[in-house]
Amino acid sequence: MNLQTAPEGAAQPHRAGTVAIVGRPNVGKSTLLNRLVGAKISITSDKPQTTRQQVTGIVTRPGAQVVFVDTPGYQTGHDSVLNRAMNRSVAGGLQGVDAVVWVVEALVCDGRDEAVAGLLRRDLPVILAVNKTDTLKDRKRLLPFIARLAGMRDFAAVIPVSAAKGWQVNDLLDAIVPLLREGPPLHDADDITTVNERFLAAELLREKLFRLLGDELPYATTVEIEQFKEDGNLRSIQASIVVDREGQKAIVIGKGGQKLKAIATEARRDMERLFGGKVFLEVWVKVRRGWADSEAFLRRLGYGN
Ligand SMILES: Nc1nc2c(ncn2[C@@H]2O[C@H](COP(=O)(O)OP(=O)(O)O)[C@@H](O)[C@H]2O)c(=O)[nH]1
Ligand SMILES: [Mg+2]
Repeated sequence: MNLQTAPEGAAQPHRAGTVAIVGRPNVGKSTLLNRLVGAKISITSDKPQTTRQQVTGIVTRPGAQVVFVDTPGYQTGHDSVLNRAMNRSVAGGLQGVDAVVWVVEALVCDGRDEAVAGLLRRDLPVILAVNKTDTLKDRKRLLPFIARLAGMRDFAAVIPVSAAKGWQVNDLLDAIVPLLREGPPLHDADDITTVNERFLAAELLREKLFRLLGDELPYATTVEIEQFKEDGNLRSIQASIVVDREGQKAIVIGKGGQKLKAIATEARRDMERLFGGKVFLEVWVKVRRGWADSEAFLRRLGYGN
């Protein structure tokens, strides 16, 4: 055998499976998913609870396919129909998975992190990903931190990463593959997600609300796609930003409509990048009192499926 030309892992069986990415809000789960997949399919912001529903990301490499499930961070805050739907989504995301990546922030593990760890079945292989290591001045400080977490349960691997910079994200993938079952790929090699473009469009617009509005307002808003038409390489999308009160509508629109314009422009750019084609995007703002507590409305947006 010629070791130099034999492709690595050529004799290995193909593996495939589903892996949940869990962790408390804001540790970088969605950033990690996007880094793994190499495209922005899950929205991110510096505010907790940006992700509200499950998003899948598919990674195909020679010999293996991993379907990652990004979950909302587990909510311990106030009780609303929306928050309960988000927590169902976390628990649901853990059903039927082959392995879990539990994400924590370097040097931080508090009660909220421990609550997430408590949800993980003992017999499930768990990889601990210690994220945001790029913020550390001295990586040596990770050692005692990792030692403390390693005492909490058995981990299949513990891997310091930086989702933002991409550092060691491939090593994480390398550690995941052996945990999957032998079997054929579950999706086409060029699929990157199972969610549809209509959902992704709503999410990309919602991300701009989290990034461009103040601290409180994003939580009072959501997005509904009214129309999604594809004509060749052009997508025509009509979307509503839904707010809870009249006063919030004025803030979203901004002086002379500037705020709404910035939100729509940034969203359109992201959509064009992700969909690989031109997007014509029209955005309105509408008031719908108590939307976060309206079962019927949330169901229409796809929550609690
Ligand atoms: N410095 C640094 N920031 C990160 C990293 N990963 C994520 N973030 C930031 O942390 C915040 C939360 O990220 P997000 O992916 O939305 O977290 P999630 O709530 O766990 O999905 C965002 O502002 C990200 O840019 C990282 O590796 N390093
Ligand atoms: Mg997220």
